[in-house]
Amino acid sequence: MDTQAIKYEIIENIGIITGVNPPVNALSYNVRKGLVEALKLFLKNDNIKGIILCGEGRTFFAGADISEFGKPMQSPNLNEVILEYENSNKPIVAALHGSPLGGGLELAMGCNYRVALSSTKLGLPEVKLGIIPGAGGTQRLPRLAGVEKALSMITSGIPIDAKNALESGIIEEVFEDKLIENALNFIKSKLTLDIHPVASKLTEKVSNVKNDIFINFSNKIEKKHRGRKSPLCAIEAIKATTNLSFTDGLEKERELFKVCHDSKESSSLIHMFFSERKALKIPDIPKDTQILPINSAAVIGCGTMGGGIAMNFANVGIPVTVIENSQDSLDKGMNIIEKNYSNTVSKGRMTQNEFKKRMSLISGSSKLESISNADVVVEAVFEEMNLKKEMFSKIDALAKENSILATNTSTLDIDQIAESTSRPQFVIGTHFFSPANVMKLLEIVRGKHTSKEVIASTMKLAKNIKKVPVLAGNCDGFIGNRMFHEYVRQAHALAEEGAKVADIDRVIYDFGWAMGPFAVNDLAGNDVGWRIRKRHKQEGKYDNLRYTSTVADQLFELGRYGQKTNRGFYIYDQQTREKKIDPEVDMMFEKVAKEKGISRRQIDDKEILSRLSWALLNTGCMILEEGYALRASDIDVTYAYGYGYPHWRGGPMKYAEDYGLEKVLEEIKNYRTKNPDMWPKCNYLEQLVKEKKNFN
Ligand code: 3H9
Repeated sequence: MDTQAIKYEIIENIGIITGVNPPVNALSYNVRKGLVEALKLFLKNDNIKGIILCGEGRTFFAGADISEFGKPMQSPNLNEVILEYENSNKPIVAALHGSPLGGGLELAMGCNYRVALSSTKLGLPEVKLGIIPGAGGTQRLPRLAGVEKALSMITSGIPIDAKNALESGIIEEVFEDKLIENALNFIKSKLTLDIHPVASKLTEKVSNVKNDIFINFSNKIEKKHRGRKSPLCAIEAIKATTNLSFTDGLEKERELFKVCHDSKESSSLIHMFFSERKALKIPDIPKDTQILPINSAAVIGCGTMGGGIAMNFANVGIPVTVIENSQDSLDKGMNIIEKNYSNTVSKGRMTQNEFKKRMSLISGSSKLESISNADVVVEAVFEEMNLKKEMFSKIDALAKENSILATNTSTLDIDQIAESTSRPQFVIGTHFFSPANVMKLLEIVRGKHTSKEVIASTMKLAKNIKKVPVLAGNCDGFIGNRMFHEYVRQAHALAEEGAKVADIDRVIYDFGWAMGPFAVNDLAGNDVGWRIRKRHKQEGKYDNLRYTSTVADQLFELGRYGQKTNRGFYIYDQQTREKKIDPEVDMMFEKVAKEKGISRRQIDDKEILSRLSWALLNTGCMILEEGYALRASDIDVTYAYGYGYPHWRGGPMKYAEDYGLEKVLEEIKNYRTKNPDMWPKCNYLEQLVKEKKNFN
């Protein structure tokens, strides 16, 4: 008898229990129930001498079913299942492949042995969901692999490969292929031996561990995961293996798991997990839409952006040609790419061979004709409409049929660019974020003629090059920058009204963002912002609005472009890049305020945070109302992966939802009374509040 989610069979005298819960064999209720039932049947059957536990499809159990979190847990829970497996009087081997993660690895650690295919990636990624392993992972892993390994794996959540797991004592054998055949031979070879103790029985407590190691990890975490609780709870749980018995340690883990499970950090990170996956689903593009093959790429422009974009292709083995209009610029660009890879090698994160391989995949050319064989052409020239249009008419003449023609723009109108080609259905926006080889977000912009095949293929390509794609509509600044412009405008208004630049940045940093709006401006380059503002002014975007960026313009005119000129809103040390407050900038804001007749006042941190947060939210709601984003969660993904918004706050829309949309609207209305230009009314938000609804 097979249950819905577990099947089993007997080969010779070995029982095989297989998870069948696609796509990732999550340990849902049916799976847990089936696991216990199958085991009980096998334990009763005297012909069966040993057991293999494995998963069908692409992976062994990839963890607890995250969609069950927050709902009442139906028995048996995962701890109960693992206990049954631990107490088996017949040896059990977990045969691992794919991604045995979280509860999946915890279950495997409850077995006597673990073997794996060499391609397997094992890990306890729970902290990425704001929780800690809650089915014994914090107690079993240190007993198997030592405290240091457990700390590193559990606090980072990063999976390790099978070779590493073998060396660390987490698994017993690695196979290249034929997992079940090899697992059968493995378990048969153990039948005549004494039953191997399970992890929990290996040692009463983990000994010889210096307390420093916990302190060092906590210090590291407090820097790296500012504001986060779950990695610190994980350390506390792991520490219990050194001073508590296994049973008491499990109890401690349970307590800490509950604290994390009930936290905003966890609900926000789980929201992020599902949002990231939801963003891949485009309602009007069927799953079976034809995907254009992409086996080669060309990137036009080998500046900071172009070079970074090219690296993304080489990183996944796609040959890429970078094109510059002069040999000199090309050499400069190629040197930067080489330097970037060399830095990774010197940090020990890339082998020399891999370095050579990636460099060999990138070729340079100073002839635009070199794009003619590329499956995708990414234009990354200067952000200027006429230049881009001119470039696209040339690309149109040279690119091969069915090639995707992508423009890396952060604000410009994709349709205008597409008009300069004879094939607007192949033109799409790909807004990479700087540094393009590091930042995960890829904002994909759909023009009015972009074909479904091109959208689906670009989304797929984004995944292949390990980006997190979000589809945006073609409005000025798309999703991310349209909101960011309003956020920056708000920051400038705050500075004019009396808040200090450094205080505004501090509030945002303390909230958890990577940096505040003025520091971002200095990093991105005040010259870039100036060009956008200039265009906006020409287009009349600020007509009738209180345009707040005059200080930024003045700084630009003084040649203070930010970090690249060692001076912008802050002053930067040439060597260390450390920033110092520049009192002159606050005085400039004061002067502008006087000229505009703004009466200055003390502005507290709460108002700074609220105005900046709701400026994002209000604009996000307008984008949703106008249909330029598919869903609020896409906006959250955009901000977490492209703008340094703290993931553990769930993104600007989720944060507002958690705060309460009714309260948010009340505050917005209050600000609007004082300054209507800064707070346009959004009917969508008003309607949501009226109907007492949240985003969905
Ligand atoms: C845990 O185990 C807690 C325990 O310690 C304690 C318990 C008491 N649950 O990512 P993909 C869905 S916490 C439910 O596109 P890939 C996903 O939403 C858990 N659903 O595939 C998507 O659905 P859809 C610890 C899940 O091949 C579909 O599967 N484990 C789960 O790129 C395909 O996912 C983790 O944190 C889940 N656990 O990557 C592992 N996992 O098609 C989380 C996936 O409707 N998962 N889905 O959009 C992953 O990291 C990746 O999914 C994995 C596959 C690497 C496995």
